[in-house]
Amino acid sequence: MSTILVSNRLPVTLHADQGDVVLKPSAGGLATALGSVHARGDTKWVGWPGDVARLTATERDALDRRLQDARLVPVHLTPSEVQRYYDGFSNGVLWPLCHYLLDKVNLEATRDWVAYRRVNERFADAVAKVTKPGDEVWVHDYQLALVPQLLRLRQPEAKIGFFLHIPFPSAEVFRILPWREDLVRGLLGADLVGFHTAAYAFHFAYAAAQLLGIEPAFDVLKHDERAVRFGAYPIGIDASAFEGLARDENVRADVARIRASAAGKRIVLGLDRLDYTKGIPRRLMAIGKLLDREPGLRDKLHFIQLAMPTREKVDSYADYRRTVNELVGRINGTYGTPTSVPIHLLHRMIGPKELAALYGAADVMLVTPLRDGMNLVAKEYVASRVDDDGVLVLSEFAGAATELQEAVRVNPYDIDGVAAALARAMRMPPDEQRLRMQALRKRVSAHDVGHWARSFLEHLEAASSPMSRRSPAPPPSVTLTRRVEELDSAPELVLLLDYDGTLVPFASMPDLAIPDESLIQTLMALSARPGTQVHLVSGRDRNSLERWFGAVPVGLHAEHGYWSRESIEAPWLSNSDADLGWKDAVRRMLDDVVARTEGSFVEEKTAALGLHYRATEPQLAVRRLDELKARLHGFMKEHGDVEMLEGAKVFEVRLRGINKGIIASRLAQAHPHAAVLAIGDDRTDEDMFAALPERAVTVHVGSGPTRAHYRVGNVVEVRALLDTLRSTPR
Ligand code: ADQ
Repeated sequence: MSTILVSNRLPVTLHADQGDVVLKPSAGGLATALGSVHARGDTKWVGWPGDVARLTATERDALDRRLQDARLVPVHLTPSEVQRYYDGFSNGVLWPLCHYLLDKVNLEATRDWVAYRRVNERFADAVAKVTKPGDEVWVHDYQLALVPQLLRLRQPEAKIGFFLHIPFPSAEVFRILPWREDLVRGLLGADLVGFHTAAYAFHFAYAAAQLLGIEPAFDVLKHDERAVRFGAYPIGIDASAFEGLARDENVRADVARIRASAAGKRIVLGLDRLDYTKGIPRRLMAIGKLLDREPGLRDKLHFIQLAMPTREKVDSYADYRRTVNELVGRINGTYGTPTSVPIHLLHRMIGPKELAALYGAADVMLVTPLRDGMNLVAKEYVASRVDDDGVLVLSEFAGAATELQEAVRVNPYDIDGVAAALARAMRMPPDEQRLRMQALRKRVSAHDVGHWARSFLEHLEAASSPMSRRSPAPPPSVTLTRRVEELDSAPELVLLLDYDGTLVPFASMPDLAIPDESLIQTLMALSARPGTQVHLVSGRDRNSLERWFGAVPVGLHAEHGYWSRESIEAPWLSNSDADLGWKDAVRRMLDDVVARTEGSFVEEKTAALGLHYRATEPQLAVRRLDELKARLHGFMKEHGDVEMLEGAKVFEVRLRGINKGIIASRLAQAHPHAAVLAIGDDRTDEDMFAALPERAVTVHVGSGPTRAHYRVGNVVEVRALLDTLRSTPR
């Protein structure tokens, strides 16, 4: 079994060199993190190798060989694809949206979206080509959000994991996107979807609930008859490598050199990709503020800001670079002296040793992004502080803040607050520094990148086991089609059919789920077959059934069997004479819930009251149901004749002992030699299946646990099944 890693970029940069090509490892959080998994040796890595347009044919061949040796599978993209899929949609729409920078989101991006989808298709094709049965596929990040679903279409049984390295925003923000449903469906193609924090995971589940009507659950979503697990897998770093570098003699010498050049000042460090999410301008303003407020610190602060250029083709990034440069100029102009300036800005990428030396030299590390999925720099600084000193100032809007509780936390939007936190960090006594840093280091080294990858892949393995991919159906010895053919030749046939979710799909309002003409025709034709009886057994009230099917020669059973009209000539009769005095008190409870719960309403039946909440905000619905159940538990202690029942977005309180099983067993007894076919989709239909004799053919619609012998996917398949029966020659 192999692991197929998939990311937008392969972890290399290309250098053509006189007919040959050299691959150099590239930097960045994702490349480093997955590098440790790829180093295992049983992996392949699919991604874009960078622009190859300028390579000669010989160099292209050399490149292919080098990539193959490194188990890297290239997906070549044209410059216009890169511009639309990467710069346009990924970084011009998804990146700012997921970081809550809404004024930067380009919503006129239809052509970019088309390219995004096309490139995601290309990736799915490339992955499908190298994936063998039993392999696991691990797709990374927002550039490839559609790949899980696209790959699932190509390989339904594939084990697919997805990890999002950036925040999943609040569903309220996510739903701004015109392409929101497609993106959520894209992710739901995976068996396991991972995020840095539990908050992002809940946002995702909530978006799926809001946009696709999927029941929000704690760690699993049911979609397309599959279980999609999701959860928090906070990424770590290679902590021991950073510790090793920090202890390296050359690095220590460099640390001493940096300190000497700071001439006794406190060294404060910022280190980021030059990205507008990283909050560099506000950080600089906070420094300006502090120097203004405390002139005594002007010759005590030596701030080094490394800002690695990134995504320079996207307009907002070029503007950002200008803003940062101007601010540094202004602050240095105001607070500098002829011999020193407070801020040292470097626009370049540095190597691991230089990085380690800077981390080692910094008395204070300022990590103040406006939003950040995790932020590895914070963890790298902590791992590098092998002497347990130094202070980490950390934005509460970085995913890392959830884990790194002992850092000095700041709200990066509050410039005064950041200035005050910096002053506090610069003056923090060594004992307090040690206490905080020890706790931080312990966590960063225990939860390192290896731990992250292992726990995700272990969960992926478990999540995609065949048991969880489809809820198990009992293995029938003959196919359903065969059984239906057998039923067809039986001299006497009884059909028991549920209505909602079985014969018609669910509608937003129960009254809108009306039977269509073709359903009426099917039922008419079935009941006209010699020796055939059709019964609709539903939770609906009798008025609705009478209105829709009054003129159809079928048996009607309303309210899960409280009322029956055995045939078109027969009157409606109640199957129980139990006291219904409990209804008033329950109605008051439900009315009280409805008054406080937008989008809910009460449905009144003879022996039941139903609370419908399909249009209610999903978390509110969960909360209100919990409250209601708690109240009802008390009530039911005194009213043993009442029970609760949860259906699809409806919660029912009804008379105990009345269920579809009563009708099923009565009909089975009345027709002891008849063949029986029963079809239903929810828990109430299980009573019907349970009450039928073993010879009955029982069919469950949809996924989910059932005692039925057979399973079909949806209403369309039920209707097709009934049509076969109707048209099969006897
Ligand atoms: P990034 O936005 O790239 O990652 P981050 O997590 O801080 O942010 O990783 C940056 C990496 O680049 C670090 O390893 C850092 O050492 C390195 N780096 C930064 N500046 C550098 C410089 N001048 N020279 C050399 N190296 C430099 C995205 C998400 C994050 C998430 C990661 C991993 O935006 O929130 O933590 O993926 O999931």
